[in-house]
Order: sequence, then C-alpha cells, then structure tokens
Amino acid sequence: MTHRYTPQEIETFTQAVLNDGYCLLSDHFSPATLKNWQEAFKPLLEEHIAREGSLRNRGAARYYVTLPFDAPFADPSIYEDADILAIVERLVGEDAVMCQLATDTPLLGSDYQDVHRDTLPLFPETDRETPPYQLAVNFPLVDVTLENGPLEITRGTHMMSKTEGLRRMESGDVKLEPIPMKLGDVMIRDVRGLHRGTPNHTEIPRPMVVIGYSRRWLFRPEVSIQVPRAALDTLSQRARQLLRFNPVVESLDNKPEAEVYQTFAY
Ligand SMILES: O=C(O)CCC(=O)C(=O)O
Repeated sequence: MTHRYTPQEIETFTQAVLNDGYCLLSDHFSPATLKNWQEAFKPLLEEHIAREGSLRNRGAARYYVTLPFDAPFADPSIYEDADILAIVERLVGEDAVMCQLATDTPLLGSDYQDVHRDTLPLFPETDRETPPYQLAVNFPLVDVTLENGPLEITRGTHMMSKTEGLRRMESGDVKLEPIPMKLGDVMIRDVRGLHRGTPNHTEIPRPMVVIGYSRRWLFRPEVSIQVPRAALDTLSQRARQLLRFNPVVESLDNKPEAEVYQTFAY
C-alpha cells in the first residue's frame, strides 16, 4: 500500500486529532469504489429498516447498520489504507485493532441528536481524560452538504469531561460546526469529541461509514467484526493483525435479530 502523504504531513494530521479531536483527508478514497459500496448498501439499509426500523435507537429516521465483512466492504484498499493506518498507529498504537465496520444513515424525517460522545471515559471518577484510545474513521457514501445531515462536531472537547464540554458550549467558548464532506473525503476522529447528527432534509439517504480502530486492550462488547473463516486465508498479515480479536464465523448468514450496538451516546 502506498502513501499519498509525507511523514511530516502524517504528523500534522496526527497533531490535529490530538489537538482538535479530528482531521480531514480530502479526496482520499476512490469515488468509484465508494459508489460500489453505495449500491451494495441500499438493500442492506432496506432490510435493516424492515427488520428493526421500529427501534429508532439512533433517533427518528436514523439507522446504524453493521456492514458484513464481505465484498465490496471487506476492501483492504480502504481498511488498510497506508496513510490512515499511519495516523491511527500514531494515535492508538502500532498494535491497534480494527473493531467496527458499520454505517450511520439519517433519512428524510431525521432530527438533531443530543450532543454526545461515542464512548465512556476510561476513568470517570477522575474527571480527567487520557491520550486517545478509540478512533472513528468516517467517510460518506454520498456528498454531504448542509441539507442532507452533516455531522456537527466541536473542537477540543475530547480532552475534557462531557460536563465541561457542554459547559463550554453553553458559554460560547466551543461551537458545534457542521462538516460538509465530498464523496472520497475521510474524517479521522477521537470518538470522545462532542458531536451530533443533524436532520437530512433530502429524499436521498446519507450513509456515513464508520471504521473503528482502537487500542489493543479496549473492549467494546457493542461492536465487533464477524470474520468469515473462508476469508482468513485471503487476508494480508496486516489485516490479520488488525482483526485478530474479532470473532471468526463459519457463515455471515446468521445475523443477530437486531443490531447489538443499541446504546451509543455517552
Ligand atoms: O452520522 C451522523 O450524522 C452522526 C451519528 C452519530 O453521531 C451517532 O449516531 O452516534
């Protein structure tokens, strides 16, 4: 896998995540690849809504759908991207794991979510934050505009308690900023940064992929990637290393009744 960015640029992105809580890599993934994902995702979203649409656990008309570790989504050009992994390793360690492959999709009728973080603090009794331990690599399957539900995110709140982050929002020191993204753009974010989903005012769903990478010792029972045994032999050394703590399954056909990741906002 080849790098697009120099080591200095990789360091700049890494520092942005450490300081602001996120960075953006413009025009990073091939739009043609993502259009294939978009086509393959449509029936998965429909099936998901038919199966558990009534749960509405992400808010009205907003769905969290796990992607199967199968073509086209089990794509090393995406999850083994050299630049992204270089940034991920600097943030959560060379022995990082990949623990989540999923999507968030607001539809017409969706609303503002409550401002939240995607993880609990490691040491809640101290009110202090630590270096990063869980990252989301987010990229949309359509262009994200101000009309179709951009993620709104705050800078710097990953390094303070939620209470303090909300207080600074209240006082105006910290602002929620909408992040429009083109197909191909990638955001790497520390999931502790305060953020929220916003309404999609268009008829077209706005899927945002989330690939989770974390420290090797972090256990989030809500997320995992079921790796089909038959795929194991086709994986690179790097992929096997990244996926090493995920369950290996005989078949991807036995889906759980509902998404396991129901409680999501902390
Ligand atoms: O995809 C989005 O717009 C945000 C969704 C989100 O933050 C969540 O459901 O945790």
